[in-house]
Amino acid sequence: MSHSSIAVKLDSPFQDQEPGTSGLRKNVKIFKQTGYTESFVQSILSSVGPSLKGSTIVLGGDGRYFVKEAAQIIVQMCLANGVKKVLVGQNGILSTPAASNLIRKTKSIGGILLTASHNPGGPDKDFGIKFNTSNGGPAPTNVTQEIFDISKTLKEYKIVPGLVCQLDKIGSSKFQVDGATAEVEVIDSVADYLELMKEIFDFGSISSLFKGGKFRVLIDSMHGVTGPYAKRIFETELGAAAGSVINSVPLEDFGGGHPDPNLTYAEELVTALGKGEHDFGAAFDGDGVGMKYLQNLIIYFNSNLMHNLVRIVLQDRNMILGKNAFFVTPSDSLAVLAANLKLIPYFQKHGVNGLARSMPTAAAVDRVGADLKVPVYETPTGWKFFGNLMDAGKVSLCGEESFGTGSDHIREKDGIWAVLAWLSVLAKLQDSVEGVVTKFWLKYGRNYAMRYDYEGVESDGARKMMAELESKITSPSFAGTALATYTVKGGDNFAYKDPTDNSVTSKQGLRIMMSNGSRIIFRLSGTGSQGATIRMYLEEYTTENVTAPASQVFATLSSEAIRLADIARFTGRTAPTVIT
Ligand code: VG1
Ligand code: CO
Repeated sequence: MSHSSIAVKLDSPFQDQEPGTSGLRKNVKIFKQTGYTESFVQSILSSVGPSLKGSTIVLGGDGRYFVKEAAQIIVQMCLANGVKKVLVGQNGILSTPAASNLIRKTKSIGGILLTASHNPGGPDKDFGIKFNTSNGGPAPTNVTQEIFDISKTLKEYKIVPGLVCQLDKIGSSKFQVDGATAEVEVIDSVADYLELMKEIFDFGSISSLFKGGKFRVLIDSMHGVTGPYAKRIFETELGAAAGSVINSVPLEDFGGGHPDPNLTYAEELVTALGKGEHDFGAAFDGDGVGMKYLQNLIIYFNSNLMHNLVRIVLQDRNMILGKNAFFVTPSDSLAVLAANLKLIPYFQKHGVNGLARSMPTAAAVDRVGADLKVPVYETPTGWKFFGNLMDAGKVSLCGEESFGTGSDHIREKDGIWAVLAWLSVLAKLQDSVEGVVTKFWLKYGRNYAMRYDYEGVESDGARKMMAELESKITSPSFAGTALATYTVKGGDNFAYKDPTDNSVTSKQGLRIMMSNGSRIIFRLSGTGSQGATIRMYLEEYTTENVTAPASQVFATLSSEAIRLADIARFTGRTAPTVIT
């Protein structure tokens, strides 16, 4: 059947389509306004320029509410704009790492990812659109800026109305659009990704862990997009016991709900798990959803000591807990993996060129880098900064304190990859999570890390707080002053110069550095969709007492940080909403 594209005029250009830390995230109602989604998608497509004609684009999302509708619109718009082939995950589902892999593998011009990641989903919650470029990574700042600039003056968008694709059936469909042949191929969301994981890891070695049923895992996909991947990889391919992966069916609202972390709720969780019901996703709540949910799970696992390894996969993020809910901070997880990469076939083959962490991520990995004699890069928050370093062959492994870990096999953080990496290490070392991490601390010392989030505060107050704190910590007299038992070494607003193209990204977070290596960091979240979220990060390094509870270690530093920033005066908040 032949189709023709049309141009649809916008009443007036939208002024609020500026991508944040990772894509454009807004309430679904905003995306559903006439022309809103179309405007952003057209801006993405226009930003690509002439090479869009005849290109291939990857399309998929995390299964949240509005993904299917948006996917149809985007197919119609891609073909109207001259894209030759759209590769779509079945039912519009593709995990962010799987999309990154597909873009690279198929030499696509890029990918449009329908996800607001850790933000809650559903008809009243958030939707999001990310654009990844041809390297498979999130569009760098110059590209997102161009997309935003285009959107502000966009007058019309192109679309092929009435072109309908069956996204639930795997297979290829050809269409005649404006006289040229175009193709939409619906693909198995998991197949290519699974193949990649088999190239990277020794599946035989990992599966030996599960033989005899001694080693038990519980992997929670939280009704997000990792469900189908985790089920197939851990249960079908690796032989983990049936039921090891829970909440594996992607739901449009990830299960809904709004619980607070407390023992009463944890009891319900225990009962629910016993029955095998799928209501874990109930903890989705605002930007810090993952954290609240995880706190509940820690309580739960403390009361239920049956799992050797528990890894919770939050879409593209991940968290490790060992037996007895031994919690591995993401900063430690990155460092421990860095120290053990030689146990993984991919790194035996490709070597380790360098390591990277985002600035607020604790510096444990820096010591591993020094030991391995490879450089360690410190980048601003957000995965997009790692892409250039990996493309240039400078970095093999990178991570963020916000539960993101990944390597140069793709250009996104990859929760399932991280689980497989940990399992590989445990299988080879024949040790427990706690054993591996404790030995790491004894060798390198420990970087205690903690984060406080003040979610949904009033934006004006948050901005004023940051401005005042910045002038305080950058004043020449600040260095050398005492903060309780600490001596201030200096303070700044972090700026990053990308060593591959010398581009500078400034104002990436206020850092207060102490003479003993401890740090306090403040930044405003760039992923929230309402008000502002202040994140306060604390770090303390020690070689002496490596097994103390983090809250004890930070008693002084946290109260000093809160006092210094005067959080209560600017925000009216006397306590954070989330502590991790
Ligand atoms: C947060 C995290 C950051 C992460 C980003 C996207 O950003 O702090 O480390 O890269 O989310 O993650 P912010 O600006 O809110 O602090 V995802 O998994 O939500 O795409
Ligand atoms: Co995510």
